[in-house]
Amino acid sequence: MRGSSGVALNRALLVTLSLLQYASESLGVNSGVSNYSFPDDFIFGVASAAYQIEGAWNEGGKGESMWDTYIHKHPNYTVDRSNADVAADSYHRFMDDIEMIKSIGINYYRLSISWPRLLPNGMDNNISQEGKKYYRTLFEELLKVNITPVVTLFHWDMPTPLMDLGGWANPKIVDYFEDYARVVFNLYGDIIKMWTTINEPHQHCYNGYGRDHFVPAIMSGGVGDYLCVHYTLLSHARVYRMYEKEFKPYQKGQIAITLDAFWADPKDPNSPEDVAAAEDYLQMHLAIFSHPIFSDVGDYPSFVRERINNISSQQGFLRSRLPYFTDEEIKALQGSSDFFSLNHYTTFLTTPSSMEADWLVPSWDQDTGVRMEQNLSWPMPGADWLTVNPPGFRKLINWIQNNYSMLKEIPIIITENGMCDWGQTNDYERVNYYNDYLYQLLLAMHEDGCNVKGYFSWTLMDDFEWIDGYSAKFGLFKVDFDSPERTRIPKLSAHSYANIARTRRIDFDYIKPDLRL
Ligand SMILES: *[C@@H]1O[C@H](CO)[C@@H](O)[C@H](O)[C@H]1NC(C)=O
Ligand SMILES: *[C@@H]1O[C@H](CO)[C@@H](O)[C@H](O)[C@H]1NC(C)=O
Ligand SMILES: *[C@@H]1O[C@H](CO)[C@@H](O)[C@H](O)[C@H]1NC(C)=O
Ligand SMILES: *[C@@H]1O[C@H](CO)[C@@H](O)[C@H](O)[C@H]1NC(C)=O
Ligand SMILES: *[C@@H]1O[C@H](CO)[C@@H](O)[C@H](O)[C@H]1NC(C)=O
Ligand SMILES: CC(=O)N[C@H]1CO[C@H](CO)[C@@H](O)[C@@H]1O
Repeated sequence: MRGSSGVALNRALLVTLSLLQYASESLGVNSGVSNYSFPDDFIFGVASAAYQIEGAWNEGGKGESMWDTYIHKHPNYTVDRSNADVAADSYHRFMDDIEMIKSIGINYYRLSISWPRLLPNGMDNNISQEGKKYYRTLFEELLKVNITPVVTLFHWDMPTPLMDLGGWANPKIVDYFEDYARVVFNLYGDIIKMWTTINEPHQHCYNGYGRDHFVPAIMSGGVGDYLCVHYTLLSHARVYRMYEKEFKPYQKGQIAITLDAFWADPKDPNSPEDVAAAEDYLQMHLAIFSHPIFSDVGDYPSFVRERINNISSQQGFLRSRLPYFTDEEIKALQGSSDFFSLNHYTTFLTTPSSMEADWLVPSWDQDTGVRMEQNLSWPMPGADWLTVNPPGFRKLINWIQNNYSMLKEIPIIITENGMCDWGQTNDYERVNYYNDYLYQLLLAMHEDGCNVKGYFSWTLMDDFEWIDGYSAKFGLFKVDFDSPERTRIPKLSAHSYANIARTRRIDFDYIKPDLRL
């Protein structure tokens, strides 16, 4: 996705400059120990996802996921021409993973089940005995050392036979996802008490169905992406209600959907158009998912509905490209989450635009009508989409908390946050990133009264980062992908994150940035 070698060269130069700037800025801004602290019951965790770490793509009776199939067919799809056949080999080395988590004193682990590892054909008539045993053993081994597993049902690895039928664009997927979830709750609901249904449907639908930046890469702009939005939402609601009725009364777990959001700041804060563009972006890309679930009125936000209907009609469609919910579906969606599971990485700057060179017509981008840019004065430690802007995190949490009164009753849990670099173990930028983002989280909690109860770092260790292959390193632990053992080595950020979880405060001097880098 993030392209050609020409771009990479420029980026390397930019990165060096911004690292230095970031290190010195942060030194000046924060030192000492934070006056605010995380409450004792605040959850600190680390996160991962099956396809990104497990490997063993064809072992233990596992069926293929759409990522297996697609990358094998298009080996140049990832920037480094890599695939996830072995990845971090966690299918065989999960005891190493558990040891790592234990070594940094973290006691929550968010991970996902590979749907095709458990159900090789995607459907519930064929449960893989080895897949079933693998996850049982993994969860039990975690619990033995007091690490609570938080389990995602779908983290992007759609079984190929179901993708062949249209994946999330096929209305029948709601039934198939319910069937899969029921198998999972029956198998593991006795020991798993925290679930999320679908990881980042926004990234998944926007990049995978509307563009070709993720598999299935079907480029169905403004049509397939909205079908995906619609049926991921309905699949989530179906599974939430099924769990509520059939399992919750005795398994007593909690279940949520995991939503991702960038923060949007106006490019020129004094321009009313730029300010409006920021809100339009949040409505079109976050509220399109959060409003049906968390608002008092339910359904898609009226702004999103009107905007897509208007443009569809201008384009000669008699029918809106955004499907409608029935009244019954609106009700099923409303309140269908026991916590707000939020993934956040970065901030973009917004200006209104009716058309940009890289937009399709129709498309979600064109419907949104907002040009998104990075502030090039912010540090960009490893990817051209990820600049570091800690205050955006606080603003996003406030936006969510203030827009949905339901969040007075249920908490927000940050289920992913982190940054990528080039893989160095002396990762001072990541140390700063976690210090500064967690500090903004403390401010949101203590000064703004936001109801945040947990935080998971993305990610436990370097992994397969989708179209970026192994080039983008997000881990607290480095993985040597050239060694058959996939050796894992803690980075400085693993130590500093451990210190925050242990002391419940941020010590900005715990690991001092080394400007000689
Ligand atoms: C903690 O509070 C003291 C006194 O108000 C202040 O000087 C210091 O900067 C604060 N430390 C942090 C890290 O916020
Ligand atoms: C079940 O899945 C296994 C492993 O992929 C496969 O070998 C077997 O043929 C499947 N059985 C049925 C009934 O589909
Ligand atoms: C991958 O290879 C195919 C066929 O050789 C080509 O059409 C496509 O443009 C290539 N994609 C990339 C990202 O290089
Ligand atoms: C971009 O970043 C610089 C440096 O932090 C800051 O001064 C400026 O206000 C930022 N611009 C916007 C629009 O946020
Ligand atoms: C939709 O079109 C109507 C009529 O042109 C206009 O008044 C309204 O502002 C538009 N709504 C949006 C969200 O673009
Ligand atoms: C749609 C909506 O209610 N948006 C509001 C969300 O909250 C922020 C303040 O945190 C407002 O600025 C938005 O207008």
